[in-house]
Amino acid sequence: MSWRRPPTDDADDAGMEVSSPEHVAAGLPGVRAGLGGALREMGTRRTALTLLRVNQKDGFDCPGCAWPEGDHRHVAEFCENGAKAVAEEATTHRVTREFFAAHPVTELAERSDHWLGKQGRLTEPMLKRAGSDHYEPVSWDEAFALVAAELNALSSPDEAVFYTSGRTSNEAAFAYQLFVRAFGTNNLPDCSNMCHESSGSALTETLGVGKGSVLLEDLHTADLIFVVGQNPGTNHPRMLTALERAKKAGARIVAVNPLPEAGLIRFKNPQTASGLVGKGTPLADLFLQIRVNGDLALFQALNRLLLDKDAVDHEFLAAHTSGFDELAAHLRALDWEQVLEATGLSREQIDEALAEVLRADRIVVCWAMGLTQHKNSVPTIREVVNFLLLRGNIGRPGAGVCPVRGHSNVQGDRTMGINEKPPAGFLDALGAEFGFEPPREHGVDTVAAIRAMREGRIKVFFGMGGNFVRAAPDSAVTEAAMRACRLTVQVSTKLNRSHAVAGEQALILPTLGRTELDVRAGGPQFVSVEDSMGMVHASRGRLRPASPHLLSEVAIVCRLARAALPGAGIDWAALEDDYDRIRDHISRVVPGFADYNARVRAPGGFTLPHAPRDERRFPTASGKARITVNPLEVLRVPEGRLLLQTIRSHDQYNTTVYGLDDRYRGVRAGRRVVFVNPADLEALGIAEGAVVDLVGEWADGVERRAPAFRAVGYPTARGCAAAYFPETNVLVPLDSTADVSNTPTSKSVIVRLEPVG
Ligand SMILES: Nc1nc2c(c(=O)[nH]1)N[C@H]1C(S)=C(S)[C@@H](COP(=O)(O)OP(=O)(O)OC[C@H]3O[C@@H](n4cnc5c(=O)[nH]c(N)nc54)[C@H](O)[C@@H]3O)O[C@H]1N2
Ligand SMILES: Nc1nc2c(c(=O)[nH]1)N[C@H]1C(S)=C(S)[C@@H](COP(=O)(O)OP(=O)(O)OC[C@H]3O[C@@H](n4cnc5c(=O)[nH]c(N)nc54)[C@H](O)[C@@H]3O)O[C@H]1N2
Ligand SMILES: [Mo]
Repeated sequence: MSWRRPPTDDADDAGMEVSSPEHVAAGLPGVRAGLGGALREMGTRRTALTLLRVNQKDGFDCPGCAWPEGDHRHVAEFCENGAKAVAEEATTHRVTREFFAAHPVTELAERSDHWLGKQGRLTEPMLKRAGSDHYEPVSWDEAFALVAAELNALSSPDEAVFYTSGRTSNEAAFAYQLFVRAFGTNNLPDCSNMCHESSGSALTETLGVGKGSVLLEDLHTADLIFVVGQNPGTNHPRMLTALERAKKAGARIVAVNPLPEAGLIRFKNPQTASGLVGKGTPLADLFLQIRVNGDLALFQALNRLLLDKDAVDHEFLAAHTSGFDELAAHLRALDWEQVLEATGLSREQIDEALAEVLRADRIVVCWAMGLTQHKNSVPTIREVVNFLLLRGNIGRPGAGVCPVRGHSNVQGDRTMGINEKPPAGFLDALGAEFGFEPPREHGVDTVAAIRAMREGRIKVFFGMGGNFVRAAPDSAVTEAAMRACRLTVQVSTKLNRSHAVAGEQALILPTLGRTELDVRAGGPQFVSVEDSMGMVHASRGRLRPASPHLLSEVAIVCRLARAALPGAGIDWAALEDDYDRIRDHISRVVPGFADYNARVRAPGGFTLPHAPRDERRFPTASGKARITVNPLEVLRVPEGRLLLQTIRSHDQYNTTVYGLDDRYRGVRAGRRVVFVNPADLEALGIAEGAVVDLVGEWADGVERRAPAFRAVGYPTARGCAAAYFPETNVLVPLDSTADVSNTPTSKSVIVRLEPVG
């Protein structure tokens, strides 16, 4: 599709340097990199004030990842990448009306993500009128009146879509979904659709709860921890502290990954003196360098071997599960050649993993995007559940499933009803609380929203945070879909490409970040969030807002609702003035939130109930955990092609590019690299350092091309390649999605490398 040259700012890449990857994560270079970025963005005083408040009991929740805080908080409970996330938000740079006067929208659309993000915080509402190439200032009242008029002019509420990214607080998310449902649609896609949706689908089907079943203590007390398809050294650095602690208590760790990610190999803890100077703790006891997409085969193989050895917990299986006999029959027919082909592992390596499993009484499996963004992701995660169920590793201390979430409140947003397929019980409770009949028909997810926008069935796009055009797959298709809208609205903290690639009319509504004071008519407010392990706690910003014109997300939702739904009978002004009133409603609508206002004020907050974890009760239709049969198909890559996964560098937060280095992987001052096993480069006749286009090949025959990447020889599994997102999103076909969860297959893209020039 689009044969677009990279943005000119990426000519930064001209000075790119590539050296060998590091094996150690964090330690002094990490702290230096984190503080260096913060100092550049914020200055000394603001840096000290801000970073000391991260993840403290009276401070704000780190806007970085969703890893839980734990009880023993260090004075500086943040990591290098948390510091970068905070600095990015607390920057002293500002995007003003003069900036927009100087930069036409068509120019901004040509800029790199890095350049856009570096311009600083948005400061006042801006409107791009139809036919204009400039954003101009607009008052909040005019902005809300415009959105209200466009929404009310639609022939059906389903012609609008309301996206959410995962930083939105519980309070804002609850108010937002209430507004959207009072307006009349369930079109509430979110970033989860591109992220852990496969986990939610698989866990709900099998265990009855779509969330992880472990707490931090369980990691600390596990005998064996699998870290599968996850790069915690970069994306969840504080998880390394938990892994380190588990290791000290005797746990063993198996890392399953096509890449030897730093941090899984060794970690230096910057919170301890020995971590700063010592050699660090080697984390992984066994590293299985699996082929991309080989995990279903690996877990089936392990499950088969457990059956062969009769090393399963018969008592647990009989009491708590259904489907064991069918699984046993299926696994007896397992084809070992297929297993070895799919995994790229040897039988000996699988036996070594089995030996670890047999030695362990308590097992936790952690995973992230390496498992969730493939066509067979839901079956793969179901097979992980089988693996844990076979030895009774669900619902007892030190064991369980641990999908490690991304955005800091993505899990909370779903709990609050940001869900295009809401459970009927949630809608019943919502309708009863507010005296209206919520829409019952399911709404669109991210992929379906793009199709509907492309086809003109959705005319208004509203984004509560995030960067939809860059995060979504098939960039050329998504950009065209966005441009086809009559109105696009982005509630944002920072400038990004979704402001530049916009509808006929476009609004930017600037909002407060986590780090900032939120004072409403009812006094200073706090918000709350839920981490990856179902812990809910308060978050209080302390910094003066980036501009006096910013509104909180809650205020934006409430004022829009007043403009768009004047007769709805909900006291939006009261909700806006005092978030306790929102929490009172939540306590009556959302299970597990009784007495929310009191419990969220307790130091450290509270833990949501989780039936499988707490009582070994499985709220599935049968009341038992479901063991499932998952057909094994090997993803075959044609001759001369590679299986590309799209990943994060160490210097980015999703579509926000902090900097151009990926220290752990040895890349400096550039991002357009493709990592390939040197033996594959040789077989393809491509020299190390050659510039190649990545050309996607998919069933629809459309040519998708990401131009001008430098080929880097790298110790990845054979037949596989890796390159950074979002530069490679152009290669991910919109219609290539995971079965059941409909998540774009960002980790299995078949490409060929085409030398340039
Ligand atoms: N600093 C920072 N922190 C972040 C983010 C960020 O961008 N920057 N993003 C946040 C978000 S929203 C999320 S969802 C998480 C993402 O956290 P991760 O999932 O760690 O992020 P990715 O970079 O996508 O890394 C995917 C990992 O899976 C491996 N992998 C790829 N394919 C396969 C496979 O088929 N099998 C196996 N076993 N492994 C595979 C890759 O080699 C890589 O190590 O991080 C969150 N935290
Ligand atoms: N190819 C490929 N594509 C992917 C992925 C991949 O691995 N490969 N990963 C997917 C995943 S896991 C995810 S989660 C999505 C991420 O998708 P999104 O969540 O949509 O994207 P982000 O880059 O996190 O959004 C960044 C923007 O959020 C805004 N923002 C930041 N903080 C706040 C806040 O407090 N409030 C508001 N209102 N706005 C704020 C800023 O304006 C910033 O520009 O991308 C997905 N896309
Ligand atoms: Mo994510």
